Amino acid sequence: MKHAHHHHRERRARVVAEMRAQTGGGLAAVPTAPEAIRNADTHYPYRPDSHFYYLSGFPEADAVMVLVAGREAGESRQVLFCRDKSPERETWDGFRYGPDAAREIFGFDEAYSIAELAGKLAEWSCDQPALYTPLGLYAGWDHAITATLNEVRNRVRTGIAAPETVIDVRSAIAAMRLVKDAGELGLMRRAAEISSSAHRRAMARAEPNWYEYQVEAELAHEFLRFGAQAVAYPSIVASGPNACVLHYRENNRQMQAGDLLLIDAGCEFQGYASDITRTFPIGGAFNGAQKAIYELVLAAQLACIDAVAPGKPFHDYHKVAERVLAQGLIDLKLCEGSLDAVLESGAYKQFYMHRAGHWLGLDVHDVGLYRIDGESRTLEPGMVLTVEPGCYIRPADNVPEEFWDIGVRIEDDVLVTAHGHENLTAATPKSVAEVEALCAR
Ligand SMILES: [Mn+2]
Repeated sequence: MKHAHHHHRERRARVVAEMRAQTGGGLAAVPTAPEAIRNADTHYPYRPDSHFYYLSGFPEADAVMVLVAGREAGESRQVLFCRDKSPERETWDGFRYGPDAAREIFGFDEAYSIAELAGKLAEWSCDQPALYTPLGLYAGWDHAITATLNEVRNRVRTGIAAPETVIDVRSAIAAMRLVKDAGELGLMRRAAEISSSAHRRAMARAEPNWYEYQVEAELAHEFLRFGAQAVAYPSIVASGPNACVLHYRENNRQMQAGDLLLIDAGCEFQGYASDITRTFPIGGAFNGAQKAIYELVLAAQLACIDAVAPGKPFHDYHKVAERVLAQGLIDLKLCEGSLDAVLESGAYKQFYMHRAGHWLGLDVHDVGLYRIDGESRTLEPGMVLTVEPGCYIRPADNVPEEFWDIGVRIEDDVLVTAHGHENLTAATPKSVAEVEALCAR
Protein backbone atom coordinates (compact mmCIF):
# COMPACT_ATOMS: atom_id res chain seq x y z
CA MET A 1 0.00 0.00 0.00
CA LYS A 2 2.78 2.39 0.87
CA HIS A 3 3.92 2.82 -2.72
CA ALA A 4 0.56 2.51 -4.42
CA HIS A 5 0.49 6.27 -5.05
CA HIS A 6 4.06 6.82 -6.23
CA HIS A 7 2.77 8.05 -9.61
CA HIS A 8 0.79 10.79 -7.84
CA ARG A 9 3.99 11.79 -6.05
CA GLU A 10 5.82 11.97 -9.37
CA ARG A 11 3.08 14.12 -10.90
CA ARG A 12 3.33 16.55 -7.98
CA ALA A 13 7.10 16.67 -8.44
CA ARG A 14 6.55 17.66 -12.08
CA VAL A 15 4.33 20.57 -10.99
CA VAL A 16 7.04 21.67 -8.56
CA ALA A 17 9.64 21.54 -11.35
CA GLU A 18 7.34 23.67 -13.54
CA MET A 19 6.92 26.26 -10.74
CA ARG A 20 10.69 26.39 -10.29
CA ALA A 21 11.14 26.89 -14.05
CA GLN A 22 8.48 29.63 -14.27
CA THR A 23 9.11 31.68 -11.13
CA GLY A 24 12.09 30.16 -9.35
CA GLY A 25 9.86 28.53 -6.73
CA GLY A 26 6.55 29.40 -5.11
CA LEU A 27 3.62 27.82 -3.37
CA ALA A 28 0.82 25.85 -5.02
CA ALA A 29 -2.53 25.25 -3.37
CA VAL A 30 -5.07 23.01 -5.10
CA PRO A 31 -8.42 22.35 -3.41
CA THR A 32 -10.72 19.45 -4.19
CA ALA A 33 -14.37 20.05 -5.13
CA PRO A 34 -16.82 21.07 -2.40
CA GLU A 35 -19.71 18.79 -1.53
CA ALA A 36 -22.98 19.89 -3.14
CA ILE A 37 -26.43 19.81 -1.55
CA ARG A 38 -29.10 18.19 -3.71
CA ASN A 39 -32.03 19.15 -1.53
CA ALA A 40 -32.68 19.63 2.21
CA ASP A 41 -29.93 17.60 3.93
CA THR A 42 -29.21 15.26 1.02
CA HIS A 43 -26.01 15.62 -1.00
CA TYR A 44 -25.20 14.80 -4.60
CA PRO A 45 -22.87 11.80 -4.92
CA TYR A 46 -19.42 13.17 -4.19
CA ARG A 47 -16.86 13.53 -7.01
CA PRO A 48 -13.38 15.00 -6.30
CA ASP A 49 -12.02 17.83 -8.46
CA SER A 50 -10.20 16.32 -11.45
CA HIS A 51 -6.99 18.39 -11.08
CA PHE A 52 -6.79 17.63 -7.37
CA TYR A 53 -7.50 13.96 -7.93
CA TYR A 54 -4.91 13.72 -10.72
CA LEU A 55 -2.21 14.99 -8.36
CA SER A 56 -3.30 13.23 -5.17
CA GLY A 57 -5.57 10.23 -5.76
CA PHE A 58 -7.28 11.36 -2.56
CA PRO A 59 -11.04 10.73 -2.69
CA GLU A 60 -12.44 12.72 0.26
CA ALA A 61 -14.07 16.16 0.32
CA ASP A 62 -12.66 18.99 2.48
CA ALA A 63 -9.11 18.49 1.30
CA VAL A 64 -6.42 20.80 -0.12
CA MET A 65 -3.04 19.86 -1.57
CA VAL A 66 -0.15 22.27 -1.03
CA LEU A 67 3.21 22.14 -2.78
CA VAL A 68 6.05 24.29 -1.45
CA ALA A 69 8.69 24.66 -4.14
CA GLY A 70 12.05 25.85 -2.90
CA ARG A 71 14.69 27.09 -5.32
CA GLU A 72 16.67 23.87 -5.07
CA ALA A 73 15.40 20.39 -5.92
CA GLY A 74 15.74 19.12 -2.33
CA GLU A 75 13.79 22.01 -0.83
CA SER A 76 10.26 21.13 -1.86
CA ARG A 77 7.50 19.71 0.30
CA GLN A 78 4.28 17.95 -0.68
CA VAL A 79 1.52 18.53 1.88
CA LEU A 80 -2.08 17.36 2.26
CA PHE A 81 -4.75 19.00 4.41
CA CYS A 82 -7.76 16.76 5.09
CA ARG A 83 -10.52 15.94 7.57
CA ASP A 84 -9.58 14.52 10.96
CA LYS A 85 -10.51 11.03 12.01
CA SER A 86 -13.83 11.14 13.88
CA PRO A 87 -15.35 7.99 15.40
CA GLU A 88 -18.73 9.72 15.57
CA ARG A 89 -18.80 11.08 12.00
CA GLU A 90 -17.39 7.82 10.66
CA THR A 91 -20.23 5.94 12.35
CA TRP A 92 -22.73 8.05 10.42
CA ASP A 93 -20.97 8.88 7.13
CA GLY A 94 -18.25 6.28 6.68
CA PHE A 95 -14.49 5.95 6.73
CA ARG A 96 -12.08 8.89 6.75
CA TYR A 97 -8.34 8.50 6.32
CA GLY A 98 -7.32 11.30 8.67
CA PRO A 99 -3.99 13.14 8.17
CA ASP A 100 -1.65 10.40 9.45
CA ALA A 101 -2.90 7.55 7.29
CA ALA A 102 -3.45 9.88 4.31
CA ARG A 103 0.16 11.08 4.44
CA GLU A 104 1.44 7.51 4.49
CA ILE A 105 -0.87 6.03 1.87
CA PHE A 106 -0.95 8.90 -0.63
CA GLY A 107 2.76 9.60 -0.42
CA PHE A 108 2.83 13.12 1.07
CA ASP A 109 5.72 14.50 3.12
CA GLU A 110 3.38 16.09 5.64
CA ALA A 111 -0.35 16.07 6.36
CA TYR A 112 -2.47 18.25 8.64
CA SER A 113 -6.03 18.74 9.72
CA ILE A 114 -7.98 20.92 7.27
CA ALA A 115 -8.64 23.17 10.30
CA GLU A 116 -4.97 24.22 10.15
CA LEU A 117 -5.10 25.27 6.49
CA ALA A 118 -5.64 29.04 6.85
CA GLY A 119 -2.81 29.51 9.34
CA LYS A 120 -0.27 27.36 7.49
CA LEU A 121 -1.15 28.79 4.07
CA ALA A 122 -0.49 32.34 5.32
CA GLU A 123 2.73 31.27 7.05
CA TRP A 124 4.09 29.43 3.99
CA SER A 125 3.07 32.17 1.52
CA CYS A 126 5.43 34.67 3.15
CA ASP A 127 8.29 35.72 0.85
CA GLN A 128 7.16 33.35 -1.91
CA PRO A 129 7.61 34.72 -5.45
CA ALA A 130 4.27 33.32 -6.66
CA LEU A 131 1.09 31.62 -5.51
CA TYR A 132 -0.16 28.92 -7.91
CA THR A 133 -3.84 28.22 -7.44
CA PRO A 134 -7.09 27.95 -9.39
CA LEU A 135 -9.26 31.08 -9.08
CA GLY A 136 -12.92 31.08 -10.04
CA LEU A 137 -13.33 27.42 -9.15
CA TYR A 138 -15.77 28.18 -6.35
CA ALA A 139 -16.45 31.22 -4.18
CA GLY A 140 -15.29 29.70 -0.91
CA TRP A 141 -11.84 29.01 -2.32
CA ASP A 142 -11.49 32.46 -3.94
CA HIS A 143 -12.30 33.93 -0.55
CA ALA A 144 -9.76 31.72 1.24
CA ILE A 145 -7.01 32.81 -1.15
CA THR A 146 -7.88 36.51 -0.84
CA ALA A 147 -7.88 36.16 2.95
CA THR A 148 -4.48 34.44 2.85
CA LEU A 149 -2.95 37.19 0.70
CA ASN A 150 -4.38 39.91 2.97
CA GLU A 151 -3.08 38.10 6.04
CA VAL A 152 0.44 38.06 4.58
CA ARG A 153 0.19 41.70 3.43
CA ASN A 154 -0.75 42.65 7.01
CA ARG A 155 2.62 41.36 8.14
CA VAL A 156 4.55 43.59 5.72
CA ARG A 157 5.87 45.82 8.53
CA THR A 158 7.66 42.80 10.02
CA GLY A 159 9.74 42.68 6.84
CA ILE A 160 7.73 40.00 5.04
CA ALA A 161 6.65 40.22 1.39
CA ALA A 162 3.44 38.76 -0.01
CA PRO A 163 3.52 36.82 -3.32
CA GLU A 164 3.59 39.36 -6.17
CA THR A 165 1.99 37.00 -8.63
CA VAL A 166 -0.98 34.68 -8.57
CA ILE A 167 -0.75 32.11 -11.37
CA ASP A 168 -3.52 29.75 -12.45
CA VAL A 169 -1.98 26.36 -11.66
CA ARG A 170 -4.53 24.66 -13.89
CA SER A 171 -2.61 25.38 -17.12
CA ALA A 172 0.40 23.38 -15.91
CA ILE A 173 -1.75 20.50 -14.65
CA ALA A 174 -3.87 20.49 -17.82
CA ALA A 175 -0.78 20.20 -20.03
CA MET A 176 0.27 17.13 -18.03
CA ARG A 177 -3.22 15.60 -18.08
CA LEU A 178 -3.45 15.82 -21.88
CA VAL A 179 -0.85 13.05 -22.32
CA LYS A 180 -1.91 9.94 -20.42
CA ASP A 181 0.55 7.65 -18.64
CA ALA A 182 0.34 3.86 -18.51
CA GLY A 183 -1.65 3.82 -15.26
CA GLU A 184 -4.25 6.19 -16.66
CA LEU A 185 -4.52 4.24 -19.91
CA GLY A 186 -5.22 1.07 -17.91
CA LEU A 187 -8.19 2.77 -16.25
CA MET A 188 -9.39 4.28 -19.54
CA ARG A 189 -9.27 0.86 -21.23
CA ARG A 190 -11.39 -0.57 -18.42
CA ALA A 191 -13.89 2.30 -18.65
CA ALA A 192 -14.07 1.75 -22.43
CA GLU A 193 -14.62 -2.00 -22.02
CA ILE A 194 -17.46 -1.55 -19.55
CA SER A 195 -19.18 1.08 -21.71
CA SER A 196 -18.79 -1.07 -24.79
CA SER A 197 -20.44 -3.93 -22.94
CA ALA A 198 -23.29 -1.61 -21.91
CA HIS A 199 -23.91 -0.56 -25.53
CA ARG A 200 -23.98 -4.20 -26.64
CA ARG A 201 -26.49 -4.99 -23.92
CA ALA A 202 -28.68 -2.05 -24.95
CA MET A 203 -28.57 -3.10 -28.61
CA ALA A 204 -29.48 -6.67 -27.78
CA ARG A 205 -32.36 -5.83 -25.43
CA ALA A 206 -34.10 -2.67 -26.69
CA GLU A 207 -37.39 -3.43 -28.41
CA PRO A 208 -40.51 -1.73 -29.81
CA ASN A 209 -42.84 -0.16 -27.19
CA TRP A 210 -40.09 0.19 -24.60
CA TYR A 211 -39.56 3.64 -23.14
CA GLU A 212 -36.16 5.25 -23.59
CA TYR A 213 -35.55 5.08 -19.83
CA GLN A 214 -35.81 1.29 -19.93
CA VAL A 215 -32.79 1.30 -22.24
CA GLU A 216 -31.05 3.75 -19.88
CA ALA A 217 -31.63 1.18 -17.10
CA GLU A 218 -29.88 -1.50 -19.17
CA LEU A 219 -26.86 0.79 -19.54
CA ALA A 220 -26.82 1.59 -15.80
CA HIS A 221 -27.11 -2.11 -14.97
CA GLU A 222 -23.97 -2.89 -16.93
CA PHE A 223 -22.01 0.12 -15.58
CA LEU A 224 -22.76 -0.71 -11.95
CA ARG A 225 -22.27 -4.45 -12.11
CA PHE A 226 -18.73 -3.96 -13.43
CA GLY A 227 -17.86 -1.48 -10.69
CA ALA A 228 -18.06 1.80 -12.59
CA GLN A 229 -19.05 4.24 -9.87
CA ALA A 230 -20.81 6.78 -12.05
CA VAL A 231 -21.75 7.86 -15.54
CA ALA A 232 -19.17 10.15 -17.11
CA TYR A 233 -22.14 12.35 -18.20
CA PRO A 234 -25.93 11.84 -18.23
CA SER A 235 -26.78 9.07 -20.72
CA ILE A 236 -28.49 10.27 -23.90
CA VAL A 237 -31.07 7.72 -25.04
CA ALA A 238 -32.74 9.46 -27.98
CA SER A 239 -35.22 7.67 -30.24
CA GLY A 240 -36.88 8.89 -33.44
CA PRO A 241 -36.95 12.72 -33.64
CA ASN A 242 -35.13 13.03 -30.29
CA ALA A 243 -31.93 11.82 -32.00
CA CYS A 244 -31.76 15.25 -33.66
CA VAL A 245 -31.53 16.97 -30.25
CA LEU A 246 -27.77 16.91 -29.59
CA HIS A 247 -27.93 16.99 -25.77
CA TYR A 248 -31.30 15.27 -25.33
CA ARG A 249 -31.87 14.42 -21.65
CA GLU A 250 -35.52 13.52 -21.03
CA ASN A 251 -35.21 9.81 -21.98
CA ASN A 252 -38.98 9.30 -21.63
CA ARG A 253 -40.37 8.66 -25.12
CA GLN A 254 -41.99 5.37 -26.02
CA MET A 255 -40.14 3.86 -28.98
CA GLN A 256 -41.84 2.52 -32.09
CA ALA A 257 -40.74 -0.27 -34.41
CA GLY A 258 -38.75 1.31 -37.21
CA ASP A 259 -37.34 4.17 -35.07
CA LEU A 260 -33.63 4.75 -34.92
CA LEU A 261 -32.26 4.88 -31.39
CA LEU A 262 -29.18 7.03 -30.73
CA ILE A 263 -27.38 6.22 -27.46
CA ASP A 264 -24.54 8.46 -26.28
CA ALA A 265 -23.40 6.98 -22.97
CA GLY A 266 -20.22 6.17 -21.12
CA CYS A 267 -19.26 5.22 -17.59
CA GLU A 268 -16.63 6.74 -15.33
CA PHE A 269 -14.22 4.19 -13.90
CA GLN A 270 -11.98 5.28 -11.01
CA GLY A 271 -12.30 8.85 -12.19
CA TYR A 272 -11.74 8.22 -15.92
CA ALA A 273 -14.39 8.79 -18.57
CA SER A 274 -15.45 6.83 -21.59
CA ASP A 275 -17.75 8.26 -24.26
CA ILE A 276 -19.43 6.05 -26.87
CA THR A 277 -22.27 6.74 -29.29
CA ARG A 278 -24.09 4.14 -31.34
CA THR A 279 -27.25 4.39 -33.43
CA PHE A 280 -29.36 1.35 -34.27
CA PRO A 281 -32.85 0.43 -35.53
CA ILE A 282 -35.57 -0.56 -33.05
CA GLY A 283 -37.01 -3.78 -34.40
CA GLY A 284 -33.87 -5.03 -36.06
CA ALA A 285 -33.38 -3.53 -39.54
CA PHE A 286 -32.56 -0.13 -41.05
CA ASN A 287 -34.93 1.15 -43.74
CA GLY A 288 -33.45 2.55 -46.97
CA ALA A 289 -33.11 6.20 -45.96
CA GLN A 290 -31.83 5.32 -42.48
CA LYS A 291 -29.27 2.97 -43.94
CA ALA A 292 -28.05 5.56 -46.45
CA ILE A 293 -27.45 8.12 -43.70
CA TYR A 294 -25.95 5.52 -41.37
CA GLU A 295 -23.50 4.27 -44.02
CA LEU A 296 -22.49 7.86 -44.74
CA VAL A 297 -21.77 8.67 -41.09
CA LEU A 298 -19.92 5.37 -40.68
CA ALA A 299 -17.76 6.11 -43.74
CA ALA A 300 -16.96 9.54 -42.28
CA GLN A 301 -16.16 8.07 -38.88
CA LEU A 302 -13.82 5.40 -40.30
CA ALA A 303 -12.03 8.03 -42.41
CA CYS A 304 -11.69 10.27 -39.33
CA ILE A 305 -10.17 7.47 -37.24
CA ASP A 306 -7.66 6.87 -40.05
CA ALA A 307 -6.64 10.54 -39.78
CA VAL A 308 -5.56 10.13 -36.13
CA ALA A 309 -1.78 9.71 -35.89
CA PRO A 310 1.14 11.30 -34.06
CA GLY A 311 2.44 14.46 -35.74
CA LYS A 312 -0.90 15.32 -37.35
CA PRO A 313 -2.79 18.48 -36.38
CA PHE A 314 -5.78 17.86 -34.07
CA HIS A 315 -8.12 19.61 -36.52
CA ASP A 316 -7.30 17.34 -39.47
CA TYR A 317 -9.91 14.74 -38.64
CA HIS A 318 -12.61 17.38 -38.31
CA LYS A 319 -11.83 18.47 -41.86
CA VAL A 320 -12.05 14.83 -42.98
CA ALA A 321 -15.51 14.58 -41.38
CA GLU A 322 -16.68 17.72 -43.16
CA ARG A 323 -15.43 16.53 -46.56
CA VAL A 324 -16.87 13.02 -46.37
CA LEU A 325 -20.22 14.18 -44.98
CA ALA A 326 -20.55 17.09 -47.43
CA GLN A 327 -19.83 14.82 -50.44
CA GLY A 328 -22.32 12.23 -49.14
CA LEU A 329 -25.01 14.86 -48.64
CA ILE A 330 -24.44 16.05 -52.23
CA ASP A 331 -24.71 12.45 -53.49
CA LEU A 332 -28.00 12.02 -51.57
CA LYS A 333 -29.22 15.36 -53.05
CA LEU A 334 -29.57 16.87 -49.57
CA CYS A 335 -27.01 19.53 -50.52
CA GLU A 336 -26.60 21.16 -53.94
CA GLY A 337 -23.44 22.16 -55.76
CA SER A 338 -19.81 21.11 -55.92
CA LEU A 339 -17.93 19.79 -52.87
CA ASP A 340 -15.86 22.96 -52.64
CA ALA A 341 -18.97 25.14 -52.90
CA VAL A 342 -20.79 23.18 -50.18
CA LEU A 343 -17.75 23.28 -47.88
CA GLU A 344 -17.31 26.99 -48.59
CA SER A 345 -20.95 27.97 -48.02
CA GLY A 346 -21.31 25.68 -45.00
CA ALA A 347 -24.60 24.33 -46.38
CA TYR A 348 -23.78 20.93 -44.84
CA LYS A 349 -24.07 22.52 -41.37
CA GLN A 350 -27.84 22.18 -41.65
CA PHE A 351 -27.16 18.49 -40.96
CA TYR A 352 -23.76 18.41 -39.21
CA MET A 353 -23.20 21.27 -36.78
CA HIS A 354 -20.72 20.06 -34.15
CA ARG A 355 -17.00 19.26 -34.02
CA ALA A 356 -15.72 15.77 -34.81
CA GLY A 357 -14.45 15.15 -31.28
CA HIS A 358 -12.69 16.28 -28.12
CA TRP A 359 -10.01 15.25 -25.63
CA LEU A 360 -11.03 12.51 -23.18
CA GLY A 361 -9.65 11.72 -19.72
CA LEU A 362 -10.70 12.45 -16.16
CA ASP A 363 -13.26 14.83 -17.67
CA VAL A 364 -15.40 13.73 -20.58
CA HIS A 365 -14.52 17.00 -22.34
CA ASP A 366 -11.01 16.79 -21.01
CA VAL A 367 -8.56 19.62 -20.37
CA GLY A 368 -5.81 20.56 -22.79
CA LEU A 369 -5.51 23.27 -25.41
CA TYR A 370 -6.82 22.57 -28.93
CA ARG A 371 -4.81 25.42 -30.44
CA ILE A 372 -1.51 27.01 -29.46
CA ASP A 373 -0.93 30.54 -30.81
CA GLY A 374 -3.79 29.97 -33.22
CA GLU A 375 -2.27 26.79 -34.67
CA SER A 376 -3.93 23.41 -34.26
CA ARG A 377 -2.30 21.23 -31.62
CA THR A 378 -0.15 18.40 -32.96
CA LEU A 379 -1.20 14.92 -31.82
CA GLU A 380 1.24 13.02 -29.58
CA PRO A 381 1.32 9.42 -28.34
CA GLY A 382 -0.70 9.12 -25.13
CA MET A 383 -3.40 11.63 -26.08
CA VAL A 384 -6.94 10.24 -26.11
CA LEU A 385 -9.72 11.80 -28.16
CA THR A 386 -13.21 10.96 -29.31
CA VAL A 387 -14.12 10.57 -32.99
CA GLU A 388 -17.81 11.32 -33.42
CA PRO A 389 -19.18 12.68 -36.68
CA GLY A 390 -22.96 12.70 -37.06
CA CYS A 391 -25.85 13.68 -39.28
CA TYR A 392 -29.14 15.10 -38.00
CA ILE A 393 -32.03 15.74 -40.35
CA ARG A 394 -34.90 17.78 -38.98
CA PRO A 395 -38.09 18.18 -41.05
CA ALA A 396 -37.52 20.97 -43.58
CA ASP A 397 -38.84 22.14 -46.96
CA ASN A 398 -35.56 21.32 -48.71
CA VAL A 399 -35.49 17.71 -47.44
CA PRO A 400 -37.49 14.74 -48.86
CA GLU A 401 -39.83 13.39 -46.19
CA GLU A 402 -38.19 9.93 -46.11
CA PHE A 403 -35.15 11.54 -44.40
CA TRP A 404 -37.07 13.49 -41.75
CA ASP A 405 -36.14 12.87 -38.11
CA ILE A 406 -33.17 10.66 -38.92
CA GLY A 407 -30.35 11.37 -36.46
CA VAL A 408 -27.15 9.31 -36.53
CA ARG A 409 -23.91 9.69 -34.57
CA ILE A 410 -21.14 7.10 -34.22
CA GLU A 411 -18.47 7.74 -31.59
CA ASP A 412 -15.36 5.87 -30.47
CA ASP A 413 -12.54 6.67 -28.03
CA VAL A 414 -9.19 6.68 -29.79
CA LEU A 415 -5.68 6.63 -28.32
CA VAL A 416 -2.82 8.20 -30.27
CA THR A 417 0.01 5.63 -30.33
CA ALA A 418 3.65 5.85 -31.41
CA HIS A 419 2.81 4.75 -34.95
CA GLY A 420 -0.85 5.59 -35.40
CA HIS A 421 -3.88 5.00 -33.21
CA GLU A 422 -5.75 2.40 -31.21
CA ASN A 423 -9.55 2.37 -30.97
CA LEU A 424 -10.27 1.72 -27.27
CA THR A 425 -13.97 1.10 -27.95
CA ALA A 426 -13.61 -1.13 -31.02
CA ALA A 427 -15.57 -3.91 -29.28
CA THR A 428 -18.79 -1.93 -29.81
CA PRO A 429 -20.51 -3.13 -33.03
CA LYS A 430 -20.92 -0.53 -35.77
CA SER A 431 -21.08 -2.09 -39.23
CA VAL A 432 -24.66 -2.39 -40.56
CA ALA A 433 -24.39 -6.19 -40.54
CA GLU A 434 -23.05 -6.38 -36.96
CA VAL A 435 -25.59 -3.90 -35.63
CA GLU A 436 -28.58 -5.53 -37.34
CA ALA A 437 -27.45 -8.98 -36.17
CA LEU A 438 -27.31 -7.86 -32.54
CA CYS A 439 -30.60 -5.89 -32.69
CA ALA A 440 -32.48 -8.78 -34.27
CA ARG A 441 -31.62 -11.14 -31.41
MN1 LIG B 1 -18.19 12.87 -27.02
